[in-house]
Amino acid sequence: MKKNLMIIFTLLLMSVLVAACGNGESDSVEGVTEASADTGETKKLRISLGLNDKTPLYKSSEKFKELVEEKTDSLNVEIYHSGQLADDRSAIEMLQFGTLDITIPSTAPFTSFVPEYGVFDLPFTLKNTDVVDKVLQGKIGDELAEKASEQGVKQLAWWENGFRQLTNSKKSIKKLDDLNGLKVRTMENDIHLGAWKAMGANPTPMAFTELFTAMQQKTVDGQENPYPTILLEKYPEVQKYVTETNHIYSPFIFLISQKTWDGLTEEQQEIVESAALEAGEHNRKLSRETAASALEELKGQMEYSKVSDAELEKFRGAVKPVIEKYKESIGQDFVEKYLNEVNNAE
Ligand code: KDG
Repeated sequence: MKKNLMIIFTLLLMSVLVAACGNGESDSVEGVTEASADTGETKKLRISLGLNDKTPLYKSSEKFKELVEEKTDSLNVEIYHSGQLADDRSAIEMLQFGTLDITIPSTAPFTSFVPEYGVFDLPFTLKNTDVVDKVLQGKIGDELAEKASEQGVKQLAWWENGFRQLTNSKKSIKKLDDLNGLKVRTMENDIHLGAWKAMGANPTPMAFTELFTAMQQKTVDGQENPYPTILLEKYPEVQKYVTETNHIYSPFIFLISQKTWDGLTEEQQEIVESAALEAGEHNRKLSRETAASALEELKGQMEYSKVSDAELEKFRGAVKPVIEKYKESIGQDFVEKYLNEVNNAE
């Protein structure tokens, strides 16, 4: 109880501090309604990102800013990258408080808010981007966005983090046994933890903002992320081996605070939603182009290996019990519906 009070107090303090660092212009919820509607002042929308300003996530956030500000001068978008304002989970909580407007995290940290998003954490389920697009743009995507709004946030669009690959500083990974005892950082997500444990590794959950230092200080041996993140967050400086596994497809979700949304005029809501969707298209295209070019660059900077299909069968076999175990916490019916959508899309 005392610990929870401390956490709430800390978060409130953080939010007050973040709110205080505003530049005096009307910001956060109250500001919207009064300022832009009545006073014509420009309303600021702050976006918190975990990745740096070299990544497709940042570039497409700039596209979002451009699209919004070309359509109205009543909104001004500010982008904070590299977890400057908060890590993924804290950013989501700040959206719920209404002290931050927008964040675009992976789905994995969001499962502690809406467990159904955990379907994307079931390893080796989505095989390629064609299937991904059909599933995300289908009714599963809409149903998940609906569930998000029960948590005080609104999902406006699907963006792309991508297919995740393994890197490490210890050894080349070609077979399942090579994972034995490897200290792997995972996102803060029980299914990821369970999957890497089942594959023989020694996983540690950690916020993205702490990852680079953990690899530098060898607190962890390895991590898993899409190729653009591996290259553009400079992982070759602290990792020697990169292994193509495509074990998970991570969507990014464009989340806006329900409080911020409710404080926008209808015209502003229209502008923000269509910009999030259009910038989402921009992001998928840029992420896929960057994933291909990043892989070529990484082959020149790291020792690259690809797990054979035959060996991947053993990886799939190892995580099967984990998938069965977590069907319950995600929701059996929803998982079945999702897997059907995936099969139909293939
Ligand atoms: O802003 C997004 C990132 O913070 C995070 O989601 C990146 O995939 C990621 C990870 O491994 O944490």
